[in-house]
Amino acid sequence: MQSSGRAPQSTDREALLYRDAEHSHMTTESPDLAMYELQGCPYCAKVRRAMDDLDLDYESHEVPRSKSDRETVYEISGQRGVPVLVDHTNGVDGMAESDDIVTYLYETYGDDEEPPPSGIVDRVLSVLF
Ligand SMILES: N[C@@H](CCC(=O)N[C@@H](CS)C(=O)NCC(=O)O)C(=O)O
Repeated sequence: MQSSGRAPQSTDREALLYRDAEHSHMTTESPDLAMYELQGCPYCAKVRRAMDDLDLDYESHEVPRSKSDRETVYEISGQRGVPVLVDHTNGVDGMAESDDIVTYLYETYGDDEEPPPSGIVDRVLSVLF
């Protein structure tokens, strides 16, 4: 591109922002995330912690306590356990398994941040040291 010697106009700046976002796999807007979860569920708490660490907002869907009543969870993820993540921004329809979800969130939105250790011993060590 040839420089015209003028200050960038807002459309130029937007184009640059979009170009940079494409290159770094970042979006210029907040991602559209939803989580199916249950109060008191430690696996859900782990994903909530990752969301908080990464400053991500999400729509929370509290699921019924009884597994057999979790029809929506089954429809989107093929199983009835929670947490389940939906990322409308990236076409993720129903990701299960808290470790997979945490890894996905850090890889997609972490900006080179490392996910916290998932094993109990590593977690205790990371709090102590
Ligand atoms: N390995 C799974 C375990 C998830 C899990 O056991 N969630 C409980 C609630 S705390 C549940 O929904 N259990 C029902 C089931 O697994 O079908 C994960 O890490 O996401």
